[in-house]
Amino acid sequence: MRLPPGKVIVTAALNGAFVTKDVNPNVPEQPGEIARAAADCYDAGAAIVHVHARDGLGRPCGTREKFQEILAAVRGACPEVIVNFSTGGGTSLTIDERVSCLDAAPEMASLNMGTLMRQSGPNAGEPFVNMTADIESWAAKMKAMRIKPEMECYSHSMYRDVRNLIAKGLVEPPFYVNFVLGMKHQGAVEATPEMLTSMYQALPRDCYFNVTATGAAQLPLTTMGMVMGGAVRVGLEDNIYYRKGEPAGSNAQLVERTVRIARELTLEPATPDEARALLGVTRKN
Ligand code: KMH
Ligand code: ZN
Repeated sequence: MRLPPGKVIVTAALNGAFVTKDVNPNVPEQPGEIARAAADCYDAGAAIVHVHARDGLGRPCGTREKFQEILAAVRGACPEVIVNFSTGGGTSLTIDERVSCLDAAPEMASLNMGTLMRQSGPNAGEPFVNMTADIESWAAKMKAMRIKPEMECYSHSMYRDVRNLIAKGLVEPPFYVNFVLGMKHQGAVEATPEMLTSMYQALPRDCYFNVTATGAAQLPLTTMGMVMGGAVRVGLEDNIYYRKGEPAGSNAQLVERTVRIARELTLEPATPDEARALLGVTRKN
């Protein structure tokens, strides 16, 4: 399903679990840094910020207290923006740690569909476990807490879990699916125009889609996603460069470019309240 003509929703994925200050010193890790980055991205046109938690040393962490601290900091710096917490967490987190962010009651959270085997990198051979029964129970918790799930799909096979949640009434329309393209070490399909087109064509009914693409594919595929009527996600979680060889100066720099392109395409970035109305997100602030 396409967004209404003339609109795009921009998410800034601020930090993720894998990128460190060693690879780009502008990755926000601590609550104050995350809050400043969120406010800058909102000023640049982002409606949603997607956030992972880090401990004091910058390592992925998953405690309710840390997520509460982050939420309070972001709301203090930028009361408008929609906060989307990651239940994907990071490779070092237990399943309980991954979903602890829900207890902080964000407006949105990622919900990964399907189980993957990591194929490369330092965690090769380790599974990224998202069993259907667990996905169902997390979705039920999100529904009860009025947290909008962003269903992460790395390949077409993950639509099986999307359809299952829809059939069981565990997610509410309009549904929101994030295509994660190009994340090879986590089993994603390639970030190519053909794959984006085919993920769109196979999308279950009543689903808005968001385009996430890693590395150098972020710019071309999010641009293509906007043309196709999708929401788009940019930010340091998925891409640490502004262009080849030039590290991005901030998350906001990536959002600013996307918003410039959107306006050239006669698309206006949705405000957070417009995004709430479109996606069915309950305002909690
Ligand atoms: N970093 C990607 C694997 C999540 O946080 O739940 C997509 C992602 C998943 O953002
Ligand atoms: Zn994430």
